[in-house]
Amino acid sequence: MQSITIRTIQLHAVALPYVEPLRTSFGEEPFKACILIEVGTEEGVTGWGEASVEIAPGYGAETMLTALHILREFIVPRLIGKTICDATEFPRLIRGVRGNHHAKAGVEAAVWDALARVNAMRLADYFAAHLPADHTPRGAAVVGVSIGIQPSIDATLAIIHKRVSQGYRRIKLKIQPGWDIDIARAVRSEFPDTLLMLDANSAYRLDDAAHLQRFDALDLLMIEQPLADDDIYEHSLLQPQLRTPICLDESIKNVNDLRLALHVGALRVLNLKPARVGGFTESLAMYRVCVENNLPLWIGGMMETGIGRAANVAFASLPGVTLPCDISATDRYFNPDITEPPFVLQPDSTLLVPDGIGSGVEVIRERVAEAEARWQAHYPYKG
Ligand code: OSB
Ligand code: MG
Repeated sequence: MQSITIRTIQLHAVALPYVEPLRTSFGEEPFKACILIEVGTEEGVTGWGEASVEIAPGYGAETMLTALHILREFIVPRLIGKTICDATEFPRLIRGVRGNHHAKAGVEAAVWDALARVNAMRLADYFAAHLPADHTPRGAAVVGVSIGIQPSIDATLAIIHKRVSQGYRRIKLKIQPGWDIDIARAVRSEFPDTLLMLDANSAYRLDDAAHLQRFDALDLLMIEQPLADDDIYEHSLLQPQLRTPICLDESIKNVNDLRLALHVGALRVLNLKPARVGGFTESLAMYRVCVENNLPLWIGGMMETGIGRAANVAFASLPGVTLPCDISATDRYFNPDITEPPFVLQPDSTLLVPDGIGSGVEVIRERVAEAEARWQAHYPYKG
């Protein structure tokens, strides 16, 4: 394997208009914002990654500005001039920086992409090279679509009809107190055979257990993150009271959290977001734990641009990812995206892993420049 030596790291703070924003129990962002990370190497290849933070600290503690700060002051200076033989060396290089997983994951993704490209490999195959030999990528990721909180039940049903006719075979509904049992019942009765799940983004408390039991009648795939974002213990008290499997998202920040949650019975499904856990090296460790424990696993999303999405599609094509992922086609998010070619939903509710080396997508620099100008013009915390 050819190594890389990092020569430059450029941070691109960007904003893109959403085709359709996503309202969750913690709110809605006015546009897609994230930091694109461009790693230039002495070998002449460029790797791209996405730090998929949000503008406000609603999903996680990091924001656009905290990530820019941590990247500029603490992460980038540790990396310039470093030689990396394998992407899994990356976490050691930034060991002195605690937390800030989304920022770290973005740079790590660019390093994975650069190493795959310098070795003329697809990213999916480079991931698989770190797993037992029978974990060959499948060439496609099975996906679903996440439906935000809408103004009415009718509006929700109309959007789901559109998504189902586009070919999505798994629907995730965002819920919150007051927008939960009625909408879930209405969707289930209109779509009796569709794979259906709910995501509460931490909107409930353990006291709501009796209310949450009402979802058991709806044959749901799972309920995602009902309780606090930093809780594992109370989820372990809730799960035995529900027939619906609990999936954890926010609560699981690393492989040790996952082991603890498994040990105490706090989850029956894992939503693995490479961004949330600090990158693909940690993601691979968690993937292995899921395989060893037969824990159903899917890859979550943060409304990524084509850069983050391409890497997630590659990871989601690994065979230990057993449930449909929160990765939708390009036209659900942006028009245009900043990469080509677009991801197009296939009739079997999958996205194909691109054939090209690395993440397999090409970054369109003019669109990145335009999106950087949009961030500069709009971001609300400018001094
Ligand atoms: O909880 O999974 C979540 C987006 C932003 C923040 C949190 C979440 C989400 C999604 C995104 O559900 C789904 C997607 O990327 O398509
Ligand atoms: Mg979630």
